[in-house]
Amino acid sequence: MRIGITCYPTYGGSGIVATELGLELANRGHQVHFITYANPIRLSERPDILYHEVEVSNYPLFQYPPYCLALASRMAEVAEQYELDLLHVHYAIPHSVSAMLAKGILSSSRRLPFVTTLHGTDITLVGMDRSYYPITKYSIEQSDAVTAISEDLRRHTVEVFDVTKPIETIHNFVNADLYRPSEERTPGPPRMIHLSNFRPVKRVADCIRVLAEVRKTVDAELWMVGDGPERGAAERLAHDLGLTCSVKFLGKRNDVPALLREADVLLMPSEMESFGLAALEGMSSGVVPLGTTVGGVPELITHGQDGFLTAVGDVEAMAVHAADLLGDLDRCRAMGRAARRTAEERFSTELIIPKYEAMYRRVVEGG
Ligand code: GMT
Repeated sequence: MRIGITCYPTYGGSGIVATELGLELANRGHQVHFITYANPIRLSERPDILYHEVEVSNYPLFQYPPYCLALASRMAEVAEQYELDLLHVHYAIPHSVSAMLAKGILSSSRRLPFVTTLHGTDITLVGMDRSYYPITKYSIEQSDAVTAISEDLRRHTVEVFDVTKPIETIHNFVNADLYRPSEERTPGPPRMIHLSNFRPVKRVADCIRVLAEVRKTVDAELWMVGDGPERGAAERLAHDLGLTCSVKFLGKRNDVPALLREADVLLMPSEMESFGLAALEGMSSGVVPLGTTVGGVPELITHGQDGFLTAVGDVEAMAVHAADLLGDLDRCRAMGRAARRTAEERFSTELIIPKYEAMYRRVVEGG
């Protein structure tokens, strides 16, 4: 099939899922086109995948340059030129609206169905905002197919938007060859890792507080990977708690698989996660995830089996699990192997990509 993919090509999970999906589809012989405002970070070195930049020209009259319209025009142009079979947009706002317009633009010459994948905040935050609610609901209903990255998000969307359109849950996936446990770790203290865009919803300060608790009994360190608005506050907290030497703020990195291989425990104290892709990447790398009982996280982590779940903000409980694991690395490694099994058996590309392919076939055939 010839597939056009649109996403936010940044460090967010939805962009990573879209990019990894594009790579996997290309590996399976599909012709993949990315239509975005920047080249998705993980796409480099793949000449078989085409990238079409969306340029938004500005005009003094525009206080807000209309990206959604420029994207729609570009989608229609690329679809016509390369005879695309369908568009697959990640994150509803504004991508599904643009896809809907592109479909309309071409309606007299070719059929251009589009699939919308909901990732979380496009529904739980942005979509529920009054300024976007009606258009989010409308674009979901107008999509030829809709998927959600967890059962929790699917249920939430149906409830909040009162949509009758069937939404299929297709969980996120991980490339288990890329994210794999290491045979040998570089020597060093037991290590925790946190990986996010450091937005308030990620509660990054909780990671620092967990480290402070853990270090009362175990000489552990913490790697903070990523960047965002809460980084400064987290660095100050680490300083105030006297932890500067045991926390490393590594910033945005492209070598995430290698960093994960060096960790024992992954901290994800988020207030909300519709799935929690970072935890899955950690699990696939044999790292034990400590998450919160929110959103789709319990669909990924089974408490006590392949990780631990605690209530949002319960730093002490999360620290107890972390200290137990880091104080007994044999137990930690055994649980890391269980986490790896979960990633391979339930969230592998081999299992999940065919679900998207089947959905594409249905929409292309007009089902
Ligand atoms: O967090 C966001 O604002 C959006 C999105 C992103 O681009 O990172 O994150 C969501 O999609 C990820 C990939 O499907 C999920 O793993 C995240 O759990 C989800 N974030 C939230 O629900 C907060």
